[in-house]
Amino acid sequence: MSDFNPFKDSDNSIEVEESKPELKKPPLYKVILLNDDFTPMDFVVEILMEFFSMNQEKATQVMLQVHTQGVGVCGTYSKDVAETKVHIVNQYSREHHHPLMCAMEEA
Ligand code: TYC
Repeated sequence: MSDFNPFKDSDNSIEVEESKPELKKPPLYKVILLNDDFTPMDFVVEILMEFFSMNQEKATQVMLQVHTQGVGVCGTYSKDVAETKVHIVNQYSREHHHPLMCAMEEA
């Protein structure tokens, strides 16, 4: 029987090749609010407090950012959590007959 072993080097030492890590970090998503001319400011503040756990001061700041700049970030989440937040905010807004738009984009 031959001594040839494909896993051993010519000097008979074992060569170990480290494999590259295959796992990439999953992408994060920003949940954003878009401005419109009809949704009351108080309703937007309520949304930010209720669904994004902001205090009144932070929620007012973000609402005014959206009002003046057109868009603002509510938070950054995994894909599943971001999708769920977008869905519940849009559903809640429609139930209250406001056109408020919530969306997500890769962070
Ligand atoms: N622009 C709205 C108003 O003047 C207020 C508003 C703020 C609406 C933020 C949507 O995401 C929004 N009543």
